[in-house]
Amino acid sequence: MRRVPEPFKIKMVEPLKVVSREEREEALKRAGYNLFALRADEVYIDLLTDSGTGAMSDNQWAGLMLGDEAYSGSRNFYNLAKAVKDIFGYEYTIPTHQGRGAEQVLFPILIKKPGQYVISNMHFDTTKAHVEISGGRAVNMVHEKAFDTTTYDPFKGDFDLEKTEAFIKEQGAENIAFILITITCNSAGGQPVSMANIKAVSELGKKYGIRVFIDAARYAENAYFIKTREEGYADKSIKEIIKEMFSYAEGFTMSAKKDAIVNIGGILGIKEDKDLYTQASSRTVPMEGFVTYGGLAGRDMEALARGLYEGIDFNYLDYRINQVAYLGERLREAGIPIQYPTGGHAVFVDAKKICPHIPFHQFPAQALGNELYLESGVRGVEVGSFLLGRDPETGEPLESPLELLRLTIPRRVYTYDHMDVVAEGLIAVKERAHTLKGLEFTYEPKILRHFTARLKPVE
Ligand code: PM9
Repeated sequence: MRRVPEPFKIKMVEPLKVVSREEREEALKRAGYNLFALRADEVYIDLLTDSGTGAMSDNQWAGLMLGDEAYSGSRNFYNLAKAVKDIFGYEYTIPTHQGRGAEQVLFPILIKKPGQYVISNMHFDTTKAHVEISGGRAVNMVHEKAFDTTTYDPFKGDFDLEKTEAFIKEQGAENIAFILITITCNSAGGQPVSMANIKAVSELGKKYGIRVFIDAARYAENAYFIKTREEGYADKSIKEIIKEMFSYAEGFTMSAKKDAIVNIGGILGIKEDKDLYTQASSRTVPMEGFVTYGGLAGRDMEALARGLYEGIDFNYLDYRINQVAYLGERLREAGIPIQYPTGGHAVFVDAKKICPHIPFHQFPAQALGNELYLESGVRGVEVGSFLLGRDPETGEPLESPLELLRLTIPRRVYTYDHMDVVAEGLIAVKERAHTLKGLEFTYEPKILRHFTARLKPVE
């Protein structure tokens, strides 16, 4: 497997703590068998999320020292807005404290009456929660190919266009609040959406008079896949590809904690609709803060403006995507089933295939993740029925089409040797996977349960 060398050298290090097996057992029990409840210093290699966990560059750290902490009109806001205009071609920038900050500002403006649908290829869980809090109903229209983890497809994040159009016709366009294109499609495995599909969704939106927005958390990784996999884009720059992708939408919400490589921050970007910008501005002030800081310090906006450029550098993306593929290949070589091909930010291990004896309502991917932690101190995260929760109307447990253990790689943080440690840990766990027990609740919160629930192994 090709290794693309790190396009940086290391100037500062943070020691990793080695935690003994005994300590890990104790910690997991105390955490109620929920990896979210561990203390970070009980973890050796932390693959819980790629969100806000990246390493900033010397250039970004230097930017922090240039923070202009004026309440309004900070120069760092103007630097950020200039970067957004330059990269996305969008007129209006509203900084927010993180991705869900942008969602809570935008969604209630777009969802005009209770029960309206929001269509996405796949909503991320907090995004779905914001749709529901705003009175909407979140529906996923990702193509079936996303659920076949073994067959190669270059764009498993694509919308099923026929199904989407049929749904619009059936429900009536007036009952669709907006379409949200999630790039890359996190919950299906960080899988990209092709330019052809983004364009087709945009045309569908135009045909039925439905507004189209982008969930842009991992937009740069999506652009990399378009450049390297889609016909006609090999000779285009990442920036040209991004411009085209965003030309097909009228706005975006972005968690800048991913591809913009900052520890905190988000953006609501609006292409040209001044009226939408005015409405969003008036919601931003009470919810996030004044429109030129939106919950961020001046210094955070400077790091973000600089991070936007670093995140779209081709050499960086080539290394980044390759590191994820490297871990995926090591697992595949050992016969561990994963969502294939690997996506942008994580390797998603197919726990349903490894632990077929654990039913969906006993969370096979959570059981596998817990065992990996016990084995090697590596923390992943469940993306399956535990995360999906219950039907909001009937209260019945929902079965996710995939039970995945996500091994999420922070940006510019871990080396290829760390990936080997992760692979070896999982290979050891696979040998005894048939002995793992499912889990049941001792405490189950009503919404976003996977963050704070407590569990115990089924006797
Ligand atoms: N995603 C993730 O780990 C962080 C929160 S859960 C540990 O994948 C998309 C596609 C996301 C996302 C967060 C958000 C929300 C929106 N869209 O966390 O509010 O993957 O910045 O972003 C997480 P914020």
